[in-house]
Amino acid sequence: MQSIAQAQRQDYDRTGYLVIPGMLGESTLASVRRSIARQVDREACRLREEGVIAELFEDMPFTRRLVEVYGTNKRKSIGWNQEVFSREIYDLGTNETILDVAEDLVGPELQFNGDYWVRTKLPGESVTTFPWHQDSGYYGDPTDFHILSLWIPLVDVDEHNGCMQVLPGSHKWGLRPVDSDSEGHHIPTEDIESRGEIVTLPMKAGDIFAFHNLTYHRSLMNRSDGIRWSIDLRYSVIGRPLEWLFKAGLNGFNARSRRDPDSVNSWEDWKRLRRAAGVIVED
Ligand SMILES: O=C(O)CCC(=O)C(=O)O
Repeated sequence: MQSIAQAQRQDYDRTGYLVIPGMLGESTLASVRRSIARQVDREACRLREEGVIAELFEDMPFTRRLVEVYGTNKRKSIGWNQEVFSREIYDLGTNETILDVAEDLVGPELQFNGDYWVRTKLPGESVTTFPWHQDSGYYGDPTDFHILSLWIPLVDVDEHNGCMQVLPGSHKWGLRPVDSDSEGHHIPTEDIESRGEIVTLPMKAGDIFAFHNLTYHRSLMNRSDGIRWSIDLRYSVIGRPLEWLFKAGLNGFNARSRRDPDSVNSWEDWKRLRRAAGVIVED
């Protein structure tokens, strides 16, 4: 089914991104939040067992509990992948609305790449505040094919709590050289802001920000007192080489195929693929 208009598709081709409002309903978002809440709970239990915290903060809301649980004890992490590997994430990755968007932008043979990330963007945290980058820069392998990111806020986001910004048209600049900052983030070695106009993207929970693997984007610092939860998913054409992910055990799965529907992987298949890659899988 076509989910985005021809004009939006043309916008994506021209600018390298698209914001599609109101795509995911509350029950879909609630399911993803449940999977995340289980990991927050595991973190709380771990820290209590280690004697770092005295209570589990169970009554705290989704946007606050992890702040209390970590206090000043957070390990540096850009987000959660294996930590939230679950049926809920599989269901999101195969959600029909999401796959329709991905099909419109990538085509009908869709693999869900294994590098989905739940962003635990805590107040004032720099490791989850990403400077300008192109995702291809992080892959370490030549990615001369299209990889689509779908960035989905799980809470409303704006400049105050660290929404995304984008440089329209930057996907046509080719892969640009990078340096690293003290957190290990990529930073451009040139003044890319002077080449384009910065667009800030306030969004509601359940909107989708779609962008190309060469599109420059960044996230602002979270200056609120709550967590700016989001999840980003990636799709490419089935069979495109994703060696940098396989080396890390971050296997994905075939999510949709119009040509060969039997090749689509189930949740059980995905668990098997991750186990075979030597990654511990929760059951
Ligand atoms: O969620 C964020 O703050 C950054 C996400 C990002 O840069 C990405 O998904 O490539």
